[in-house]
Amino acid sequence: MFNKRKNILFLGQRNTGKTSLLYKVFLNKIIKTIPTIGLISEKCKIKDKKINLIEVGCTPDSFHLWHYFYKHANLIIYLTTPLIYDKNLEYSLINNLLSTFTKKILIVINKNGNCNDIIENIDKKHSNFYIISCNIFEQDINSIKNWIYFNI
Ligand SMILES: Nc1nc2c(ncn2[C@@H]2O[C@H](COP(=O)(O)OP(=O)(O)OP(=O)(O)O)[C@@H](O)[C@H]2O)c(=O)[nH]1
Ligand SMILES: [Mg+2]
Repeated sequence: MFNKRKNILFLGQRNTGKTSLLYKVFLNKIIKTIPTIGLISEKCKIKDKKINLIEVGCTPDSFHLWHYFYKHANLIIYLTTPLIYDKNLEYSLINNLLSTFTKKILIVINKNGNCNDIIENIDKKHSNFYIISCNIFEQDINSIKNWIYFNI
């Protein structure tokens, strides 16, 4: 069972950049995206680790279904942006995720996001996450693959 595949789940509200990040960082492709319906599933490798990349398409009433995917996931990448309209919903989604998923979570604040709001609203009891702020199209964020390699 060496090299068994690890599963990375991409979660977040609509239009936060899940598909763009998945293709650019893990598959080296810049693609013009359309809203994801259902799931996107791709495969990649980081060094010797074989990985499944799974984006869970999201609709406003599907957040309560996310936890069904947690038990199959080895790591979650959660995308958010400062452009999200309902901030309270966002903080509650993040805190729920951090309470329920016990492995590592990478929170990516995309589209040049400011981290402060999110950091202030994360419940201080959580420590199973790491936060970066970026712009997928303007920055080289390939270094997150190193973090993932050591945390998956
Ligand atoms: N300016 C800017 N636009 C971005 C960035 N990342 C994604 N976008 C744009 O945001 C839009 C949504 O990106 P997607 O990658 O499709 O987002 P998603 O979270 O997969 O969206 P859904 O599948 O609908 O939930 C697209 O028009 C992207 O080109 C970024 O870092 N900067
Ligand atoms: Mg998508």
